[in-house]
Amino acid sequence: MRGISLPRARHPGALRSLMRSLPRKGEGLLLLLHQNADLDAVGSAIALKSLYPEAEIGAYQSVSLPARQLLESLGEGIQIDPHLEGRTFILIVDTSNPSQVGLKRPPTSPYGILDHHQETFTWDTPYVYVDPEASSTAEIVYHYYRLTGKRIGRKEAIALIAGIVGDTAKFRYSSPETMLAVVHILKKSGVSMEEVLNTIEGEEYFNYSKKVAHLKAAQRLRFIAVGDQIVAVSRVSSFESTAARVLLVAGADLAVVGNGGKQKKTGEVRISSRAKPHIVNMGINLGEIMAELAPRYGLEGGGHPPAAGMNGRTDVPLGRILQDLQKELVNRLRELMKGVG
Ligand SMILES: [Mn+2]
Repeated sequence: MRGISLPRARHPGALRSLMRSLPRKGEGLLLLLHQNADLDAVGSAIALKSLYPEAEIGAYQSVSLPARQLLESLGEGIQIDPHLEGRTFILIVDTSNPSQVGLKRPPTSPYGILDHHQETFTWDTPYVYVDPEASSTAEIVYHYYRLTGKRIGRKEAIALIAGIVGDTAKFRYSSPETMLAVVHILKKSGVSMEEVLNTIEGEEYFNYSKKVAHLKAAQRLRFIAVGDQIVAVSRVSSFESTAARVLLVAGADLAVVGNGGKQKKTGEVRISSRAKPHIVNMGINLGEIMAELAPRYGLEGGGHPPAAGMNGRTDVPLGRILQDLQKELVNRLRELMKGVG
């Protein structure tokens, strides 16, 4: 098609210079992923490891179920809570603030950031590449493959597309550029979408605890209507982010789901929020809202306009935080709708 060109890195020089500061074969390199590492984090790390074969992959505390399946089916390992001392370089992947990788102070080893979230935190390192317009970190890794001219094999293709699929909610929030990247990867590698999807969603229909978490989110739902728009909150003990998405499908326009269940004793909470596209178009930016409100509870927050969250330890009961957030979203929505009406 005329006028259509393949996507490229937004700032090729900056991306190249970050990647060039990594050890050539990845000797002593740690690819460090956020807590509950998702498909994007893990997919990106697997594709990066093909470029830096001696690198190790590690995640803070846990890995999400689909991401674990991806690792398993591509035959890759991951360390939970890897040691950070004495590394040649630590590349923190897909992470917008230090608490997501459990850092209280900067690591003693040199470190850098590769990410696509709107940065709400300023990292104290010169090695940073952040492109908030990329759908996913995987898309940035794809850009880097394009820059180096390295071949994208089957393994890298599955890993990269899995990352993109994960962060775009199966292309729901995907731009034409992201779609083009995926088409390009599929063409080059000979991998089919069916292979990618089977790898990551095999569990979907058989994961009992996920089904139960989603149903409980529906059962415990409280909603407030602003005109014809619905702001819903609920709580679960796991799968809060997919539960928030399920609430949108069920009819909410904005959904916030909290998880303080199992971690109740330690005061640890995770809160996930989602907005439908028309809400984002109205001017609601959940990434900004979560980053702004999180400090009130001693939490850290951030994310994207349609999908964001906050997490950390707090003495404030989860129920109260959720009620506050609902009130805040209702007020903001009301203000914006006044403007429209
Ligand atoms: Mn991501």
